[in-house]
Amino acid sequence: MRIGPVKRVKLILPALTEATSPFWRPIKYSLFPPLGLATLAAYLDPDLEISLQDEHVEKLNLDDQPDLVIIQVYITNAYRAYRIADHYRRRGAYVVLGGLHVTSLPEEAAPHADSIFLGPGEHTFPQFLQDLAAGTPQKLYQSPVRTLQGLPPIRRDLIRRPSYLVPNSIVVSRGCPHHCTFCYKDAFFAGGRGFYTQVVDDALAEISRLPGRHLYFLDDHLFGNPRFADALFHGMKGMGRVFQGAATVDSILRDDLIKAAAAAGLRSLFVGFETLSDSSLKGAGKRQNLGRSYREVVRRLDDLGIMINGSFVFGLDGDDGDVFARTVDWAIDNGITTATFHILTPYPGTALFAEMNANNRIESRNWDLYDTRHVVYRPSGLSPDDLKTGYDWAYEEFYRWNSILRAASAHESSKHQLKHFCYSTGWKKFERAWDLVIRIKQLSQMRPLLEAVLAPVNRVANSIGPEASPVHARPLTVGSHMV
Ligand code: B12
Ligand code: SF4
Repeated sequence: MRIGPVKRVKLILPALTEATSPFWRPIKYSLFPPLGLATLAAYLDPDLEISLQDEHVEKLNLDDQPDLVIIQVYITNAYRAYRIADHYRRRGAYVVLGGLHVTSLPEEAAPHADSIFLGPGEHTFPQFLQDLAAGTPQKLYQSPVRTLQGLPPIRRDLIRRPSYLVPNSIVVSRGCPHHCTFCYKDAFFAGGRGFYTQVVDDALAEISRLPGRHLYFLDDHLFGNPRFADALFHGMKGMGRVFQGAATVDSILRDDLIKAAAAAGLRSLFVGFETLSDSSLKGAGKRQNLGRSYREVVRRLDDLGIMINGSFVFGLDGDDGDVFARTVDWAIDNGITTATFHILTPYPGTALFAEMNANNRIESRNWDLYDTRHVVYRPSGLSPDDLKTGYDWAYEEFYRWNSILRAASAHESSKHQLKHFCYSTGWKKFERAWDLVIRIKQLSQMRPLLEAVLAPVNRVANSIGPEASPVHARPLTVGSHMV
């Protein structure tokens, strides 16, 4: 370990394991830049020599000699992150690790780092920098203060914008007010507030700093604080933005917030339906979905011309062999534009993991497999093989040409039908074309093209919003949110 003057700083997002597999969909990992690291970089002295590398879009240069190395650890990049950390420690750098996986399993991460960080970094990272300068860095930093007030502007200049399809990703809150047992949220925010927002004016200022029209809010639940969200959407009205985000079933039905969002430019929404079964919802602690009409959710969003990216989980206790066909049929019949299916995954640190561990149901602790595509536990009503086969079938079935046509025809307006068809096929049926565009480094050229081919929003969104133009956001499957 080296404690001395810091001149060169390197921030690294190591590649997620699945991103290096032959089944890798490069486009999925070229969507969003490493926002967490760019947020941390804002606390560094701008006069330092700073580099930010995202292994999903570039080859890492590991032959350099940084003084301080900052690595973000997700569960499926953990082994890679540890190897990189060990490498730089051998080279004499001071290495710090943080992020979701470090917070879940600090004992596992600690031997690979000089300092580790649990929870959000907005308070602890600047504290660490002060300690490091004073020659007294701590081994462990745990975030006690939770606020997004007075943040320095994110160092977006360190991000290679052309490498990403959605460089304008943004978060205006942290966490979520709910407590689903499978979600990372309670573990990550343990010991402090689990849901808090920016000041509205700061969020609006951040938005206005972003070039172009399209934004993607990566917040877990953009409608989680209705007053904040309402003020945000009113502030955004007239900015000429089109955006995507995520929200819960109940928040779409609760009041008119969704209309304000549509008027501000919301064009596609990630919705955590998770399961059609009430008893499975109860088991997963997803009370906010209980007793809500999913059909009504779909109808409201349809009326506003907002496309739906529906999230569904397979393998919850209570799921049987019929769950796959039941879910896929429902999604198609209801005109869900894109669907994200997940195999239930007990992330370490969650209530779900604790319960399964206590019942000896965890079958694998190979974190590389914790990508919601593998069965890592013993399901109750299905064999592991049936669960995996059913999950694969669900994706195939949902994105068949016939299914896409059927789902598109569920919308009343022909414009919406066409829009649905174009989005769904564009995203899932042209992977080779996407790969080529990424390989020849022309992804940024696709952004305006992509926006231009998007069909107009329907009459309601047009009539209430400033977005009379035919340019819209895409329903890209984040493929990640709300497992
Ligand atoms: C964007 C995103 C992705 C992108 C990631 C690309 C990228 N450039 O980051 C893509 C599409 C590739 C992706 C894929 C997946 N994702 Co994802 N994703 C997200 C999302 C929506 C936003 C991440 C983000 O930018 N947050 C905003 C920034 C500001 O926060 P942050 O990154 O956490 O950084 C802060 C702290 O963590 C901390 N910090 C982080 N690193 C470090 C390092 C140091 C040294 C310090 C001091 C602090 C620190 O400080 C930062 C500022 O506070 C989150 C949900 C969310 N709201 O966070 C899910 C989320 C991370 N994904 C999740 C999942 C499940 C997945 C998938 C498995 C889904 C799937 N089936 O495909 C895959 C694979 C991920 C994996 N295997 O681990 C889960 C994570 C579960 C877990 N325990 O790992 C999340 C939390 C969603 C959820 N609610 O469940 N995802
Ligand atoms: S799964 Fe979604 S709704 Fe549930 S706690 Fe996590 S972020 Fe919130």
